Amino acid sequence: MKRIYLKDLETHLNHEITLQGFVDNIRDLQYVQFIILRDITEKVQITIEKNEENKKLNEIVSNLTNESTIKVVGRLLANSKVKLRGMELLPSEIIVTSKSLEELPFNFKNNDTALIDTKLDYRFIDLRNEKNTLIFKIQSCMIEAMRSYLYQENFIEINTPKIIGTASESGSEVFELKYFNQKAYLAQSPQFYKQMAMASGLEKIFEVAPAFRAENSNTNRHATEFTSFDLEFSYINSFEDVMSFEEDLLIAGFTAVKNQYGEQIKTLFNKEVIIPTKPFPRLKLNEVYQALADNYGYQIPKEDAGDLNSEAEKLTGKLALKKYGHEFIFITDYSFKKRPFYHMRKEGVPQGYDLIWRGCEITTGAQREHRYEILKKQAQEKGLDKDVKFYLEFFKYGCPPHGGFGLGVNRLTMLMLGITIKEAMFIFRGPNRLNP
Ligand code: AMO
Repeated sequence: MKRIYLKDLETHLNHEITLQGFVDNIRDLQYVQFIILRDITEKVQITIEKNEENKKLNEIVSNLTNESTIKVVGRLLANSKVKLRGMELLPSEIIVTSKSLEELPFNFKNNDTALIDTKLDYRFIDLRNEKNTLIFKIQSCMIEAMRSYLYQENFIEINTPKIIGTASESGSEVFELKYFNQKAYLAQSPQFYKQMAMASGLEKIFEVAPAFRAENSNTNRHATEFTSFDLEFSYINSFEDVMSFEEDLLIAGFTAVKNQYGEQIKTLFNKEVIIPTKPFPRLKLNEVYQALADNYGYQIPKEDAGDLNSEAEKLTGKLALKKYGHEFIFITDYSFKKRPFYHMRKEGVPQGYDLIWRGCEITTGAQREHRYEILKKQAQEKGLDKDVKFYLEFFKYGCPPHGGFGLGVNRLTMLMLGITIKEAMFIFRGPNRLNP
């Protein structure tokens, strides 16, 4: 059976068809009954007159509840009196495929009134809200466009292990687990394996997959499990190549989202999708510090020196708009003390960057140190050389110069729509949320 989406009904007028969906609303009047049927794409009215001939159908509708799912066979007719799309289905058969309880845990159609925890507890109902459904259509569109771009550019999609023997991002917390008789960890990023692919000669790879961080923080931008869009490519000349590639990739993604969903995003989220122009502005960390001091009287706290914190990121976003009229800004020249050991350094300066969009970090990228002796020394300096012994092996037998980045998909969606990370994830995972 080929399923008919409600958005495509125009082509089925005057035909007998079978429709399936959720019961969005029921009106049981003196002489007539109306059901509004809903699927992922649209809604349509089903009209059942109350008479002897329809007795069986009338009884089914009388006992029907909102949010039940039904299968309806009937004739689709144009009717200018019907407000919803000027058409109605006159059914000959209604089958209740699943009956919903009368009382829902909250009103998902007006979900601004419900507590976020109630919505997350009943996420399967929360996602029936039109706005929430749209979030995942948009995220899906963005990822598809970026994926297509990478395929065009000859990237190979890979899957790296998520159960690993060594923490990959020493700066952030790691989940430990029991792996038979030894300890294992949940991958914080695919970093080591992206680079292994370079040593394997795959040249250009990417992965869209979960990353795990045992960060015990309840912010609107952190999750303990998130989707990371990671890529790595060989034979670069500097991290400039990586930044430039990210610009093109984001432009491809944003263009697709704007074309397909720009209007709906404006209507439902009151946000404009602005396709960024190349080149995005670039500032060195010291220049950022100076500009934040000059423009906002902001001084980075001692403990964050050499890096940006969330307050500084927010102000940097403001600065990018004010000074360059751009929503994005690359920050480079962080302190090596605050950057991972695998970033290449030039005169002690890490050859990497963070990308800030609308005042929030969405990406870290870099040229990697691919020269075995230097890499080993940098690992030693951070006290990691024993832990990453297997990784250091990748660089002993020939490895091209390379670089790449990791982009947080959920942060991207969150910033695009002006929502929190909890809403931008199909299922949110945080320190206090392990269910559903
Ligand atoms: P980093 O640790 O900066 O870099 O992570 C890359 C991007 O992942 C997203 N992100 C998060 N999103 C939601 N919740 C979190 N707890 C969280 N932590 C990180 C952010 C961030 O910019 N291996 C490097 C990348 C690379 O150099 O290729 C890495 O993991 O958007």
